Amino acid sequence: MLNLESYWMPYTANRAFKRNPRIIESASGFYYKTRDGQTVMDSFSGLWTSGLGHCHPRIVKAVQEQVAKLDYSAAFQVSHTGAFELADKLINFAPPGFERVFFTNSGSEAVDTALKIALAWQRVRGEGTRIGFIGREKGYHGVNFGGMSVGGIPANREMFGNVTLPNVRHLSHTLDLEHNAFSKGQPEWGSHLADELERIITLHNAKNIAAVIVEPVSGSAGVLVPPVGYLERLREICTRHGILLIFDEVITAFYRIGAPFGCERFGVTPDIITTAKGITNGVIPMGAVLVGSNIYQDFMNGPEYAIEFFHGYTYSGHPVAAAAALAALDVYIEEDIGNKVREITPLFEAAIHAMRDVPHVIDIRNIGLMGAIEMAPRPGQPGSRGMEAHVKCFERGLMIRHAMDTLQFSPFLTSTPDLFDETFDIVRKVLDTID
Ligand code: PXG
Ligand code: PLP
Repeated sequence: MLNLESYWMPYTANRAFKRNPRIIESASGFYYKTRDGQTVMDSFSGLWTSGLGHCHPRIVKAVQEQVAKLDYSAAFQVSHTGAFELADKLINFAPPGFERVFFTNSGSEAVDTALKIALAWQRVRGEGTRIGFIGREKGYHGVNFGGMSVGGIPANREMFGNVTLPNVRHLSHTLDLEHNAFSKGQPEWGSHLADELERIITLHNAKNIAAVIVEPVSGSAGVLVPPVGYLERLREICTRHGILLIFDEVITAFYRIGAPFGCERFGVTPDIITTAKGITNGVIPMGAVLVGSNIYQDFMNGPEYAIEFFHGYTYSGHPVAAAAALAALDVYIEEDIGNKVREITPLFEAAIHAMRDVPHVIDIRNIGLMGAIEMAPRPGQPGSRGMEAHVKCFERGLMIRHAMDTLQFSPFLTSTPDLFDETFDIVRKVLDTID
């Protein structure tokens, strides 16, 4: 008998779960298998993590070999071959201009690392008054104090008394159903919302602001796609004021929206990129922060024996994670994942937008292989429809993700068209039963 009580589960309704547990025992390709033997199709690629499919043989083998060869190597003042190989491979995979990488173990750590790089960089170049950050409403940048501070999902802050970093301001989010409901891809309306950045800068003075951080596409809040021209404007304003632009690509990197990194899809180059998840296909935890060589070089002063950046994790560049990431990068390239994603994206778009006539649906949003179906909340019970849909889909053999009453989809990068049909067929049947 499995005791469910000891484990305090993350971001979970623990009591409801323990009354009606959904416990996965194994996975392969597009499917999970539960403890009681039910097969469940995964419409969310893990938690946006596993786009290449579960237990990809190439990555499994790389991890097995690595763990038997070098399990761990000290990470400070010493390193190992895999970390250097991976950094090099990742830089080749990254957009031009990104030449250095710092490893972390998660997206949350990547975000906090990026914020610290931004503060320290401004300081090493004599701009030490730049200690402020600008995030965005509905942004999700993980759960550590830095990420929580620049994040903009109220529930993630409220429970902690809004004890956040000082000197943080937020842009408005770009979700507007009145203008943009049922947009396919980037909405036309809303690029002017980027001009708020100029207003915040005027009020607080550019000399006090280190960096702006946004997700190119907000994921957790329910797939908020940037309006046409919006990211370009943020870029232009940051450049003009000497403010670093950080794109949090924990979800949008590794072909999720068709390009190796999301910024390439939009043709907008940030100064710093954070990523995680798909870097190892979710197999071993890992995150990364990418910067240009100019940022790195500005730290390389002082005596050569001295540490240049007082930051790092015990597991930065962990050998087993590095092996998983090296194998995942090979698979992304050798299996031509970019072309596959670009080929199936229109089919995904058609399949998800065909849900428009389903009861309670008030918006459908998508870009690349990210999609969301927003339902109207039940009066007085926000989130209850979403939860019910999640549980009922699972009972019918489909794993979906929901944030409040928004259902989210992150199909495998290697999905076949019939997977989209099966997924939305089940979702439709389930939503038809929900009052
Ligand atoms: N930044 C972004 C943009 C993210 O999406 C993080 C940082 C934090 O990463 P870690 O690895 O510390 O969790 C994330 C993570 C969902 C969902 O259902 C999204 C995330 C995690 C779990 C679920 O949308 N995003
Ligand atoms: N707490 C204590 C007491 C530690 O010794 C360390 C690392 O040495 C940490 C936290 C940080 O752990 P990590 O480097 O895995 O983030």
